[in-house]
Amino acid sequence: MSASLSKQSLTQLSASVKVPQYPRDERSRGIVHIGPGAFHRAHQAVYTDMAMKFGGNWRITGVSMRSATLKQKLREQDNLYSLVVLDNDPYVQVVGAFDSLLVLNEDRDAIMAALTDAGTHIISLTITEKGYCLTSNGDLDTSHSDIMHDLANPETPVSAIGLIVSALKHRFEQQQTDITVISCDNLADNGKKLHKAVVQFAQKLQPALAEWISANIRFPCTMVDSITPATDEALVELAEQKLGVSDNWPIQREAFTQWVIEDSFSGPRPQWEKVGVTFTDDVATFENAKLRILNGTHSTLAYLGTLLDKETVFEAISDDALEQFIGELLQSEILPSINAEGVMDLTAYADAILNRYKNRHIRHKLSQIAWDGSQKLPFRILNTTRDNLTQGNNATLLCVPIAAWILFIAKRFNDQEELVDPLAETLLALAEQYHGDIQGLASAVLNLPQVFAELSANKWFKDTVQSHVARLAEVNADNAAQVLTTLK
Ligand code: CS2
Repeated sequence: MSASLSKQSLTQLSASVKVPQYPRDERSRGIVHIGPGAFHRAHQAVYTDMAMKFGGNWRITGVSMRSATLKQKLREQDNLYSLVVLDNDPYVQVVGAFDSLLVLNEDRDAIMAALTDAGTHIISLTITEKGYCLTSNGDLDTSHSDIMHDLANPETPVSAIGLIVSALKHRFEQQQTDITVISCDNLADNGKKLHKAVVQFAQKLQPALAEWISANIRFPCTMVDSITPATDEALVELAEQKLGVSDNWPIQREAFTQWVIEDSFSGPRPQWEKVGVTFTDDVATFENAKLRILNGTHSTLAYLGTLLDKETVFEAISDDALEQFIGELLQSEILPSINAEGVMDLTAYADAILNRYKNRHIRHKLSQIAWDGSQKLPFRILNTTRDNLTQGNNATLLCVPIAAWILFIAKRFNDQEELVDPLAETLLALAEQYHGDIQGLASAVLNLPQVFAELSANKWFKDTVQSHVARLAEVNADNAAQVLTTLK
C-alpha cells in the first residue's frame, strides 16, 4: 500500500508532478465555494490555486449541500487532491486550494462563520441548473420545497439561495459590502439569474435587505468550460501510478480550459488574469456560444448516442451518421442563432469543440451528460429554438434532441433504469401511463410548462418533435444514417 497524498508526501513527488507554487500554510481563506464537485475542483479551484502564486489569501472553503463524501475523502490528505490532465501530453497537478471541506448538515455553524468572515470576499457556486430553484421564466420558484422550507426557516437554509441570503443578511447587519457572488454554472446569464433569485428571496424576508443587496453586491456573469468526466476506479489507479502515492479522490479533465468572467466585482479577487482567465464586459457572447455549441451538441449526442447504444462522447462523435448530423445541426441551426461579430470566429470555435470530442484519452460517459435533461435542455436547445422561430429561421433539427430525450425517458422506464432528473418522478409516471404509446408520452412531456413554457402551445414545434419521435423510435446503429437524414 503506497503512502497517501499529504503535506509531507507533497515534497517527495516526482519532479514531473505540478504542485502548489505558494506557501499553503501561510495563506488563509478568501473564497467559500458552494458545490465543490468535480467540475469546480478541475476548473475554478485550479485557476485559484495557480493564481495564489502571485499572492493573496484565496484558499477555498468548500461547502457540500448534501454529501459528506468529499469531506471524508480529502480530510485524510490535508485537503489536497490531484488533477490528471488526459490529452496527447498528459500531466498531473496537485491542487492545494482547499483549506477545508464542510457539509451542511454537519457543519452549519462553521459554514456561516466562513461565509461571514471578514476575510471572505467571494462566494462562488457550481450547483448545477437545478440548484437555482428557478421557474421556466427565470424567477425564483417559491413553490420549490427547499425554498418554501428556507422562507419559513431562514436561519437554517437547505438551498444554496437561502444559504447565500442568510450570509448576506449577516453582512447587511455589519454593513460589509466587500464580497462578490459568482455563479459558475451552465446557465445563460448565470449571474443575472442568481442575483434575481437571491433578491426575490430576500424581498420575501426583509425588503431593506433586498435593496441593500441590489445596491451593493455584484453577481458577475461567467462562462466556464473544461470537459471533466466523473472520477472512477480506473482514474484512482492511474493517479496513484503517476503520483507514486495514493489519492482518495482524484479528478480528470481535458487540457482545454476556459473561464470568462464579467469584470464586475464588489470586493477584491484573486489575480486570475495572470493564469489565463478572461475578464470582459461581454460575457453573453461567450456564454451563448458555449451553451449552444458545446452543451447543445453534448446533449444531442447524449440522447441520440444512447439510442444507438454508444457509451461515450468519443464513441458517439466517431459514428459517421452522428458526426454528420451534428455538423448539419451546427451549420444550419445553431451557429446562425449566435451573433458573435467581432468577438469570436464561430466556425473555428465549433470545429475546435468537435475536435475536443475526438480526444480518445477522455471517456466522457453519455449517461453523465444525460442527467437533468429537464433543466439542461431549456438553456442548451430550447432557447436556440425560440430564437430561430422568432427570426423565421429553421428549427427542425433542433427538435431532434428533444425527440431523442423523450425516447430516452421511455427507454429508462422500459429498462427500469434510474432517470437522474429533478422531474424524474413526473417523467417516469408519464412513461408508465403511456407505456407502449410513444406518441402519447411525447404529447404529455411536451405539455410540461416547467420545461417548455410557451413552446407547449406551439403546434409546429410539437408536431415536428412528434414526427421525429415516430422516426427515431425505429433508429439503431445499422439504420442511423438513413433515419437521421430523413429528419430534415
Ligand atoms: C456536460 C457539461 O455533463 C454535461 O451536461 O455537457 O458538463 C460539459 O462537459 C461542460 O459544460 C464542458 O465545459
